[in-house]
Amino acid sequence: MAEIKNVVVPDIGNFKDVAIIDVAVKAGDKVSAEQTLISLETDKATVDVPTPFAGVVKEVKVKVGDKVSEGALIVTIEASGEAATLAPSTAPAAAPAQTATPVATAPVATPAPVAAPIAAAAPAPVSSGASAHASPSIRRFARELGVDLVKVGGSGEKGRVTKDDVQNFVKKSLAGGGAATGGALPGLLPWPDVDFAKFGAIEAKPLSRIKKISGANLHRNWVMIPHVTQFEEADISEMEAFRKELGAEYAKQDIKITPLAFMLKACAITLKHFPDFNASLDASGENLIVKKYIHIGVAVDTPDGLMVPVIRDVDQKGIVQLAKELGEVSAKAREKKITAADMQGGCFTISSLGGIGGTAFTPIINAPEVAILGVSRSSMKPVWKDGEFVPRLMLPLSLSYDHRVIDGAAGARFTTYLAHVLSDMRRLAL
Ligand code: CAO
Repeated sequence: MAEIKNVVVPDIGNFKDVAIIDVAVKAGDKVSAEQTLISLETDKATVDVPTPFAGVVKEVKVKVGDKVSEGALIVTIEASGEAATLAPSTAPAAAPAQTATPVATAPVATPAPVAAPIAAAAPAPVSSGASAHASPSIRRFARELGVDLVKVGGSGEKGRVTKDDVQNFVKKSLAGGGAATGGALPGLLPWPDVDFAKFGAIEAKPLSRIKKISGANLHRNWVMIPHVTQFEEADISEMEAFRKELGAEYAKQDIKITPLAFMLKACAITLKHFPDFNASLDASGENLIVKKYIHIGVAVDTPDGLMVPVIRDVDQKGIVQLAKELGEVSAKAREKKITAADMQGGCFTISSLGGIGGTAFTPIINAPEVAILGVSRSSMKPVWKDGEFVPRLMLPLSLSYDHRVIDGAAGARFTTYLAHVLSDMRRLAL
């Protein structure tokens, strides 16, 4: 009859109450000798505890987050007789990786833990994923599946990558035709894998959820859309004088009139004039879907990352109304109250860094839109006019467009027209 055996935490040096960061098995799992059961994290290292024999897991006695010391019961296993050779792990890890020699106590009725010293730390060869936060067993698992751990978001404690994270990543990659796999794109070198700790102190900071989501979108858009960025400068001297007047008037109502409200209006007018910019390629890539409405997304910088709420029917609203809505959506985004619906339906995006600084930048198109306007900080410049230099307030514009849809001449016409609208206040009223 098969024997039920206990596996307990082995000698892990002088460490006590060590946190379990990963439980790799569940009741009913078939395990082979040396397969990792749990991973522990001490101050100095990540330690995998493998089973010394093959069998079927009967019961798991611990969970992630539990603190354990030598002798604590991990699992009970119905042993099938195959014994482990107890070779140390060769898995690379961010922290020194070690494999503890597992301790089996048999049978259940007579627990007699056999202490064994911790195995020597395995050499950590440079390999993909070494800078991700994951236990040696997860690294091994990811390597077997060809997954680059750097690309997998960690949902575990302190952003640690779990087995579920790796499995979900593979599922998503398969669903997406393999484009998201950790491997490099054909013909490209793999991502450089550097042990930064070799050169000085480091700290691993997990990316926020928003950064992971927006990062994946930005990456796809950057790789899949042939971007061209057209630069222009608009003379906003008159616009700015008017904005200041308006601002003083509406300050009492707590409405802040920033240049962005004018930008929204000017873009709506320009988009009406150039309908191909107010459009998206359909999924087949063969038809341009031209929209009869003008909804514009605004990139909002929040402590957790970039969000793009959409302001609807911009062409039908006045500057004050737009300024009011802009204030509301940016506050909502920063307070994390924005919903997915608030960020849908955009035709075009404005990303303004004007409140911060800079002279120009190359924004990434927010697919499936075909263009995005970057706005930098305005400054006084000498402009040659009627035989002399005159000081004018100039606003730098950077328009990135999808070159599959828009050709260079159309890009330059769009920014030239936009600059005219911004410099001639009468056009904003059209
Ligand atoms: N030139 C000069 N000054 C400008 C300006 C410009 N182009 N744009 C804004 N300003 C001024 C405003 O007038 C305001 O001045 P006062 O405080 O003296 O009145 C100040 O800069 C701050 O403006 P703001 O940032 O509060 O308001 P906004 O309407 O310009 O922008 C918002 C709102 C939400 C777009 C902005 O706060 C923001 O998050 N910007 C960052 C967007 C971003 O990260 N884009 C990058 C995406 S790509 O990674």
